[in-house]
Amino acid sequence: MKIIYSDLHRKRQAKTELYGGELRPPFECPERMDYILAEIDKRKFGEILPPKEFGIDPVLAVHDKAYIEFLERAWSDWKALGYAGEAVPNVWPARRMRSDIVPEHFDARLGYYALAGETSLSEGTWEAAVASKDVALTALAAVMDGERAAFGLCRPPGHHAAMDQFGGYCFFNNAAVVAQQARDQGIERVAILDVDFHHGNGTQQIFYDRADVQFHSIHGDPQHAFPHFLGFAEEKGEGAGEGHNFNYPLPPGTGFAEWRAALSSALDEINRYKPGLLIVSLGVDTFEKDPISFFKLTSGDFVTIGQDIAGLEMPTLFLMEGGYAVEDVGVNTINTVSGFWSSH
Ligand code: Q9C
Ligand code: ZN
Repeated sequence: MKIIYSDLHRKRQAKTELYGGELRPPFECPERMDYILAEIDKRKFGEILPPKEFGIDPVLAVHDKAYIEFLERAWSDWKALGYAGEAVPNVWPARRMRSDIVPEHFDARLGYYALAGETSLSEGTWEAAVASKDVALTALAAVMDGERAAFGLCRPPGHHAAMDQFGGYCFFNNAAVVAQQARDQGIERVAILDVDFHHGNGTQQIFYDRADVQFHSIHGDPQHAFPHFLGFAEEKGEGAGEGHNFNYPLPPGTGFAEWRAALSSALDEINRYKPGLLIVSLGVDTFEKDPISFFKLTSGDFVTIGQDIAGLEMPTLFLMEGGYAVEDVGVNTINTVSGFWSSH
């Protein structure tokens, strides 16, 4: 399997995440990639290739231009204000306030373009996000050129990033960028299967009113899990997108039998939809030892997930999302894609 990777992810090396009332080192850290690369090397699995550069237009096809311009300038704007720490939002256009005016003050703009408060903007975040979407787009190009599957080792992840908001460690929605690019290159229907522990709120939002990109997310019940305010089963799409959004929220303590039943429902639905491309938002934070999640999957279960997905027999693009049991992220990730590859 072709695996696309860039060292530029290391530029996203934030020092702080707001968690439990403290600023701690982020769960989403560069070492995650080191463990994945080590596992690839150990098993001699796949072929690692660098990304090509695609520019910003594919990003602007799904994200708001002012949001992207905000992100590009955010770190230099923040530094100019002379604050000591990294840029952490602390004010929002909350319910019953106005969100139709983009404020001028940087702190207010930061909150305007943030959907949560854990993710700091830091030096190099923009460069890493740019490289991450290039990794995704290069992996797409491999599948468009006829590969059965490819794997984009995206970091930072993408599925929480909405049309005009960052958060949940995500800045550009890599899966959405790639889905739109595939549409623009003539693939009529694209399915996105999000198996990260968290609901893919950004991806859902971007395609919510569209029938040409179908979205499935299996995740921790938002009553109990981030992002908390989206991802309920009743969200089925709107307008032309009605019936093309599928959420499978699952309770704390969910084990693989229940999780796999949700996967089976999603795969059946995707089979009916007959997309020209399947994009898998691959998070391995469903693992039993993940520090911020509450499912009970074991390392062996990820092999089965890969095999089940391979059963669809569709051109498939895996994109890396979450997974924070750092020392196990490599095994769990490569178990998934090698499970797929050995049974395709
Ligand atoms: N108490 C991804 O997996 N904070 N993002 C959770 C838990 C945010 C996860 C706090 C988690 C974001 C890509
Ligand atoms: Zn996650």
